[in-house]
Amino acid sequence: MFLNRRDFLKTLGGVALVALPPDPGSGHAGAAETSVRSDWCGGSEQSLPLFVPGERGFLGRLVLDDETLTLRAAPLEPADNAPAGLSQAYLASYRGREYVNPTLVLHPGQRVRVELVNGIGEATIVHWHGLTVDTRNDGAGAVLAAPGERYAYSFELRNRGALYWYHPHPHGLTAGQAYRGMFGLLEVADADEEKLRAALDLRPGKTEIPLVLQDRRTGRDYAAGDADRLHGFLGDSICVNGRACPYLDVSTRIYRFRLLNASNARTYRLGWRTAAGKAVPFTLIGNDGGLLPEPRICAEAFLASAERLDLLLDLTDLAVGDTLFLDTRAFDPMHMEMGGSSGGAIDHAAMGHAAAPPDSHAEHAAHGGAFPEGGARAILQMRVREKIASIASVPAKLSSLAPIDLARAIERPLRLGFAKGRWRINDRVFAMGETPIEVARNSVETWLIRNYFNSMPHAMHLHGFNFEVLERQTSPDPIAALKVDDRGRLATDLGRKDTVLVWPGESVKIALDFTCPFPGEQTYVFHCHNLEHEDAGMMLGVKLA
Ligand SMILES: [Cu+2]
Repeated sequence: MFLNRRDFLKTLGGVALVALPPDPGSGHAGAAETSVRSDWCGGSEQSLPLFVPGERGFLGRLVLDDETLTLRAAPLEPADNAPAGLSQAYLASYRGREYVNPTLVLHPGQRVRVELVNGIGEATIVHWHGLTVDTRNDGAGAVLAAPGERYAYSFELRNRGALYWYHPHPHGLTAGQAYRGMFGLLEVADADEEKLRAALDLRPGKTEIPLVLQDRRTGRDYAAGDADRLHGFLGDSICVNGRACPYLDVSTRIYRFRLLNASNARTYRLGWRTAAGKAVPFTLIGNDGGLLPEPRICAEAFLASAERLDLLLDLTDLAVGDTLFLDTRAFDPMHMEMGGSSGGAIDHAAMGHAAAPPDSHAEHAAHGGAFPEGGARAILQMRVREKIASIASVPAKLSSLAPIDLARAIERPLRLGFAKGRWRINDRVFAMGETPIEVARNSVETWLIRNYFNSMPHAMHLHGFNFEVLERQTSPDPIAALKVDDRGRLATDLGRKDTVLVWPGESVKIALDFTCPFPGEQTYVFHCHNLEHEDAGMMLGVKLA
């Protein structure tokens, strides 16, 4: 049965619930209730260092110039030195260096030339998540590379600075391929970005570190059962840059962490704390669409599938020997499909949703159960090893973004619901070639994305265009508690987005500028980024005529 928030917290038996004082910078009270676990990594001392991407290898930074990059989708071999558990990835060799899932470092205005070579046993295609490209380069799945085939991309990079990413998008096969390890980062650096790095002396690989979160089922290949297809595929362990429970040795200065949630389905509620359980705020500086106009102090943030967070963590006042943890905190995952007629019978206990206390990794591995969504767990440990003098301060202004002009906007309603065993948008499921959403080229629209109460959270993503979150209406209480303005928006909604999480009972209004530089008819897709939902058809074609 569905458990409300109080019942859910009760089920966390044996876990110390520590009420923290409201964070001074968060502008609200009551959201700091945090379950703090005394152990780390199930009490195991087997913790490995955080894998920090370098200039080659796994997630290595590849500065792409005008030479074509060959990206080979392939099974992983031990010699590839990829994280244990991943079985497929994008391999590249460029200017004498070998990469696994390279982080492509790009700058606005450049020509990007990539040739995908399909070396896996099923059709695939690459989608450049967040990039403004034409249909041919978008890789949404209308055209696929069959096993052994190639697909050539060539486009001008039109986006502002941000952390984007790339992943497979063959309809019906996306979830398995992404889960097995096919994902990579796209880092676009513009002038604002360079200014920030200079102001804080941030160095990628040293004091600016990407954190790619992915939950995995230990020792098992991707196989989604009925419950997985309904809720999304949840793992038993949470990997950061490919490793579970890693630690990072740090010094007393400001660090930048750029997070991507590459999990198939899991949403995280992220926040830092000391070993003693005291919450440590962070400074949010960016999200999916790049740097926010101004930095903002936050106590915590939700991060849904495909979303990104760009943040600063100030360790200046810590002492050698201090330890911090990045947690995913307890929350009600709001899987509320049981509540009404639209849901049908759903076995929450079988999925582990709010059904079990967050056991240790070892216990989970033994039982083979998924770690419940909304369960509390520390996912990264940070150990202060060195005291240094650091006087850098965060710039007051990070970027400038003009709001989308809504003077001639038309509103389009979009309803997220469930019927006849499938998640749907406006009562429809995806059909290749159909474009139920038809948009006039160069128009401005507002989309009111309404999620039914008897539903679950859906992370909605549009290809080809980023958007501005205008308003959240009728948000569930734990979400409303995080609002930062009178439009119900969260700190993470500010700036620009390409993926937005819509909670049950909530309506999220976004603004889209459909100015399109590409001639001819262009088609894109709008879909849920819970990959099991997407593969099962929670996606609609969008046509720009
Ligand atoms: Cu969904």
